[in-house]
Amino acid sequence: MKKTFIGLAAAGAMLLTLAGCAGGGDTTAGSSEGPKPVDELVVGFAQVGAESGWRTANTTDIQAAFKDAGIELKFSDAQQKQENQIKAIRSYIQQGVDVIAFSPVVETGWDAVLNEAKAAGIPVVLTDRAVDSQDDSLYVSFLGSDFVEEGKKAGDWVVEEYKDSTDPVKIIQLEGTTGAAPAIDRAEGFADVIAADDKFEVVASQTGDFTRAGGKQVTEALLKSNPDVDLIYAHNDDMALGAIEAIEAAGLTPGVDIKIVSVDAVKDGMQALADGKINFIVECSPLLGKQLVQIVEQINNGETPEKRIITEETTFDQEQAVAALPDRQY
Ligand code: GYE
Repeated sequence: MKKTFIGLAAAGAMLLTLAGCAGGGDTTAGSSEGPKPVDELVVGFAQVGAESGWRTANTTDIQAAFKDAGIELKFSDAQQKQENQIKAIRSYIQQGVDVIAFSPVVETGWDAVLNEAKAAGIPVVLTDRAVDSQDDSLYVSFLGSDFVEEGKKAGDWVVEEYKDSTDPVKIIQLEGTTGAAPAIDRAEGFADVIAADDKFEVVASQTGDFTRAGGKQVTEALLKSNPDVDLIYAHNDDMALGAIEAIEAAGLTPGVDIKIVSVDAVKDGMQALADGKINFIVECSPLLGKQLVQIVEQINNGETPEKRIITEETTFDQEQAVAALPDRQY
């Protein structure tokens, strides 16, 4: 009898050990053996793509921060396709990396792969964009901007700019990638603010997929059906830069005949703002590398990083862009 009991206890202990090896779903703490030496850490990063100046700056910053910290970073570019990002994450799980970080191209559809990472005991950090998962144990931390707030700041500028006008203000919205957190939230924040006065009318709203080519193409088409538009609200600078090309090709002056407000404040956007072709930009910082390294180090040390880390950002009008441009990092 006794022997059987010991046998059962041993089997139970073995199961526990196996569960321990598989991580047991504990994705918040470092390994039970204590922190690994930093130069043995491996992080897998699944990037959205290279759709914009913002994204390129974000990639450069993250790669540089990991290099400086002496932590190996495996990097993949999903070319704005969710299926590619899911494949990359699965491959990081298979390789048994220490931490997976990614910027989800769209908000929905991540639970399955995030559960796989959790079952493998690999902590996941969201950078830049959110997922809409109900289960927030699927990721350790979310580092990035408050996109609703960015949309509100754009809306506040529009309300102020037209405060003395009683005429209708016709607006074209160039949306980011359909289903992406920044597209959803920047539309929401903006809509909330301009709803205060019914003279503001969004006459057309279409996606330009956060790219310059997309912004140009959509603006070309929408200008034909809405020649009397007053303002373009672009969810990022690249689409605003594409819109500038389309407005100039139509024989109009961007920033004067049609005003433009956008989000990001990357160098090319800031230059166009300083040149008077864009009227206002809400900053969205792509410099997330150092904070991401910190989160990885905290996880490795068995500490619990903050669940939500919001990036600090400002706004720029044309004069402020002229002043800020010489020192602009990205
Ligand atoms: O604004 C845009 C990029 O997710 C905040 O993605 C990011 C957005 C950024 O393509 O330029």
